[in-house]
Amino acid sequence: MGSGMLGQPDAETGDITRGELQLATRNHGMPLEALRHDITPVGLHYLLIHYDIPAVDPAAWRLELGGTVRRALTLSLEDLRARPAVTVPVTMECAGNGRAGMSPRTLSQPWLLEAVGTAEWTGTPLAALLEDAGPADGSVEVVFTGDDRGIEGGTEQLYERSLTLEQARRSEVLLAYGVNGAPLPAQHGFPLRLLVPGWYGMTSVKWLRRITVVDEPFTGYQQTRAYRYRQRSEDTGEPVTRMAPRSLMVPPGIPDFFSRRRYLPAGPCLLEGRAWSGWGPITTVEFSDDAGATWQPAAVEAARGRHAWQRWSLRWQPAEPGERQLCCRATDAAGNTQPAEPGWNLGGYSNNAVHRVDVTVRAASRRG
Ligand SMILES: Nc1nc2c(c(=O)[nH]1)N[C@H]1C(S)=C(S)[C@@H](COP(=O)(O)O)O[C@H]1N2
Ligand SMILES: [Mo]
Repeated sequence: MGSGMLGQPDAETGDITRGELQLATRNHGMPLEALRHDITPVGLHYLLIHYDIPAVDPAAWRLELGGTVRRALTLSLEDLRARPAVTVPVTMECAGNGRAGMSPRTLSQPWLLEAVGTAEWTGTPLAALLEDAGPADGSVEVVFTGDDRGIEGGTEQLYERSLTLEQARRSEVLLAYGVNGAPLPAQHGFPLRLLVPGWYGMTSVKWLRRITVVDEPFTGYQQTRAYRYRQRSEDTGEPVTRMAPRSLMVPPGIPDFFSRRRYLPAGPCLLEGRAWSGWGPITTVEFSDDAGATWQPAAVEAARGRHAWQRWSLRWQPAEPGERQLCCRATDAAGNTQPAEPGWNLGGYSNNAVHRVDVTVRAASRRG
């Protein structure tokens, strides 16, 4: 895993490597049947941790807000909890979701499609806190530093990412200390994390310890090497930012234990799933039962919040027993849609190709 995201799996076999397996067992996805929930139970929300979960003593912990500001601030968890609080449902997805569907596969967390979840996050708006500190003239970005340390791309680092000052001041950006009505659990960033609705998950820095206003663009590893759309390692690439539109379906019927192929009886079937985009609301979700040859519209519900996924559903009746490939495809208000086939980039980011589920429709239901 030493070379981080730039390696490739064994060219001949495509076998999963030990490093990928280790990441896959540490970082779990959301089982797709959990798409039934509006709000993902915390234990089913996906998890992505680059290094180790840091040990944080909440009594000793302080958030430092400094850099090019008129008044540096030091805040305890109590100070943050005493500030105005908001609770919002937010869909978060890892930029690497779908990575394992790219060919050749990039060596990193080998997500299939489960790196998503929607939680109700509680916290205090960042904008007001930045206002209290008062960014000095010439300030351009805000750097968010986590408490977790590791080595990536040969560089030892704390996990750090930045936002432009303008982006950091947006009203939906929160410093979150709660999720689904409880304090953040260790794995989701206790005691405090950044939450940037609409953006891929890497932006929402966990285990926040420092916020630094800077007058030069931040050039840390997670900003300028990782999370760029690059075709070759020499490329600078465009930064990965907001979530591309995606729809997923609850896999219908029952799975085969090992192949995960789905089996369902002939007859009426209610299909459902969720769809989201960081570029605006979802306007249409389409469904296909013939591998994408023909499409029909599904019913799409309103979201519970501006940054939460939307439920879609469709009554489907397979005409006769046989093999089918079910697909769903979402389009957002900005006109972005899901491609039929995965694209490719070096980091394995943002593969939002249509969701395909192979099913076998059987003549009658059976018991085993
Ligand atoms: N400090 C820190 N913040 C982090 C990460 C990390 O490894 N360290 N992972 C990021 C990535 S890549 C994602 S997708 C999200 C995942 O958040 P979750 O584990 O709460 O779902 O956290 C982001 N914030
Ligand atoms: Mo991620």
